[in-house]
Amino acid sequence: MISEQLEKIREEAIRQISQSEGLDKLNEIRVSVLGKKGELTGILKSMKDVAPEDRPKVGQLVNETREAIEKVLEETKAKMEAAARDAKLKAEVIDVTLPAKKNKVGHNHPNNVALEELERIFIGMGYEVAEGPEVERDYYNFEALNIPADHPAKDEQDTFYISGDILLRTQTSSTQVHEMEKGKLPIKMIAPGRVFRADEVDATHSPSFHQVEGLVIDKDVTFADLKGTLAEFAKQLFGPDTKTKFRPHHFPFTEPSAEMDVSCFKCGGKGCRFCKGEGWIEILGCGMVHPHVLEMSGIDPNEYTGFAFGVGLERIALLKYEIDDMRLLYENDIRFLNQF
Ligand code: 2U9
Repeated sequence: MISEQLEKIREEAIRQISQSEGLDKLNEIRVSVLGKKGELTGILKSMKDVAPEDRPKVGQLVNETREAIEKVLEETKAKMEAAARDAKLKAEVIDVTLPAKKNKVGHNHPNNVALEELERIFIGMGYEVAEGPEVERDYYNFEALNIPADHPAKDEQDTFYISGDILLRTQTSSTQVHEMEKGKLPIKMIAPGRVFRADEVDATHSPSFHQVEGLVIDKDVTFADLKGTLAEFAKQLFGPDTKTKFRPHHFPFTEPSAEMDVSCFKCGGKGCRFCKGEGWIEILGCGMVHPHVLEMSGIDPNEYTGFAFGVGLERIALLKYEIDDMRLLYENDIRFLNQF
């Protein structure tokens, strides 16, 4: 019986539809039941075997079956599409009440913190900041600073030579020589920058480190000016109670020369682990610019005098922020840098 066949087709189609997963499967079912070669179309094709008087009735049954299956197909399709939309919305949901993620921001390197502090102090005293090249001629790094050809610092074991008389500067003093050669006086400047020495790496040495050097040249500049300036610098850097002490020393480019100690800012000078029981901490080298150095750069030492000083930037950073190993400054370990 055709009506029974149709009922079976309808039931089977609805069963398959209800079990189908996804729109593709649904389409497959549509094609296999309602398509040109589908089961229902097969029934229509067999109408020729049906008695003519029964054909309208059978035709109507076939149509009803087709409509019923199409209805379930459409409903199921709509349900699937709605479920897919819901899932997408659910996946995209944003809880606007959640706290925002913290942006990762960079940190100042302790060298930079120290440099900015030194620059602030000297700019406050009327100094200008000048920078010069890291690659220099022998003349500017050594000769113009009264460092003789046979000085041990000129040894290849201490200085990085590039070729002939071209080298990586071992001190920023070359920047001051360039400034003196310009012939504009007076000079009141600091020269911060990277310098290079063929040193082995350890807790207090690195082949590349930074200096801040100062130079003042004017008429009637005396050692008293040097002492007053550096004593004030020490107070601003380490606190108002900081005392200073000058010990005689030797540098080829200054005469007389000295090293300056500051009273230990941890124990106030009594002696502690930090200052190794000394009460004093060595901080910089300084002196009156050697007359020959002035002369070589075209400045008349009978008319002008000057003082100069040099500070190791890393040394200041290590002391001020109580870091016990210089290598930490170069490793860029974020756990270390986060503290600054
Ligand atoms: C000119 C003339 C003289 C700069 C000076 C020092 C003393 C000094 C050291 C500090 C620690 C080097 O980095 S360090 O090892 N420097 O002790 N520097 S006087 O004297 C100058 C500079 C320029 C024209």
